[in-house]
Amino acid sequence: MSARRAGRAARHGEAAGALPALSGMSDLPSFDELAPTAGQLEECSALVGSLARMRGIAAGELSLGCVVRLDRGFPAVACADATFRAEHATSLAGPAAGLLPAVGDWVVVRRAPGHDMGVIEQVLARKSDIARWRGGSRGERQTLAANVDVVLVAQALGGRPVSVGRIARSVVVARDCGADASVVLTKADRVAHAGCFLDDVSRVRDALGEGVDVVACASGAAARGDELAGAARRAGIGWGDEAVRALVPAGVVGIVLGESGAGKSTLLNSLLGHAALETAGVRERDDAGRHTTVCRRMVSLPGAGVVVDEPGLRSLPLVGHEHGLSLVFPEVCEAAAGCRFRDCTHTSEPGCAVLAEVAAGRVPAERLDAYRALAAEMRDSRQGIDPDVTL
Ligand SMILES: Nc1nc2c(ncn2[C@@H]2O[C@H](COP(=O)(O)OP(=O)(O)OP(=O)(O)O)[C@@H](O)[C@H]2O)c(=O)[nH]1
Ligand SMILES: [Mg+2]
Repeated sequence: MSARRAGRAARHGEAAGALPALSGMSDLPSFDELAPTAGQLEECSALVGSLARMRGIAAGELSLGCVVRLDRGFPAVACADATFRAEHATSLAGPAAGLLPAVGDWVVVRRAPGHDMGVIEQVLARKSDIARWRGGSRGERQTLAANVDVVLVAQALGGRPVSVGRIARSVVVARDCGADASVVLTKADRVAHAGCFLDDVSRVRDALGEGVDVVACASGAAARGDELAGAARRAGIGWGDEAVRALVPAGVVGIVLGESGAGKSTLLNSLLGHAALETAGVRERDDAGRHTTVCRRMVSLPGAGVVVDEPGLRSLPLVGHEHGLSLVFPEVCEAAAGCRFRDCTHTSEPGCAVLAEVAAGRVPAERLDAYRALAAEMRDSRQGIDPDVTL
């Protein structure tokens, strides 16, 4: 459902009765766990004041809350005293539909005495906005989650060869959106032997460099647990649920992003200690998932932080993510400034300072490959935004 339609549907209470009941959801994070910052508390009280003045809403009916679930566009909001379903105020629809709250948004919500349902009146400024372009460079920006501290990029091992390019792309998008990024290599039990595992890990680490944490895990590893833990140790990366948990300590909000079937919900179930989230098998033919997860929801991990489970990503186009690219590949971007030609693609041009870095062994070839592919896509999409403009 589009954000606009979801907004309309939620405003009119369409099918709200069919939504899953919140009462039995023990894994929803509480307001205290989500802990608004001092700045958010301040912004909220300013907004409450202006909503009371401008729209005549009783200030006592307004409070600060965090959107913890979206089911078919219908939000659930955690406030200090309760977690409840909410609709969107009319002012959030229409031309401003892009400002509809996402999971993780802090909102000012109105709840009249005796009402089960709240009304989201205003969305607070976002600290980060994990978004993707839907439909290529002329599409729309879709917020997947707001105010996320760290993106866990999930990539399955043991099926098709591990796609370093896909992982690097997700890391670039995460950094561009204002979040940190870590890589979680799932399904490690499917690799044929420790040698394959070490190859995959070293390609990922070469491409991403020291700045990005990489951990591996497996939910079906009982028989090979020791072997895989040993291989992870040799590869110099964290292993298992504890290593994943450490990426999202208490007080931190994360999100798992990855293709359908990457094992995102299975991983979260393992961290939760029970099967809270729906999972389903992948297609044998091509290892693709079946888009099992359909709602965006936060779960609170015992002894750790809060993570958003997401539907699998069908695509993650790069459009104007240059800032993210420069954060993930700082030394490549710096070297590129020294190339003889301004439009150097770092493939075979004379006077290419980036190739010189690779030849000197200061930038791994795998890292340059990842950079080149992402930069080339960004050049193409930049041209596609408005073909009448030459950059
Ligand atoms: N062998 C093995 N299979 C796993 C592992 N983790 C998940 N799976 C299987 O992979 C399939 C897909 O897992 P899900 O957790 O549903 O994947 P998902 O990423 O949440 O997929 P979507 O919700 O569609 O985006 C299921 O059959 C899981 O049992 C693992 O570590 N090892
Ligand atoms: Mg899932």
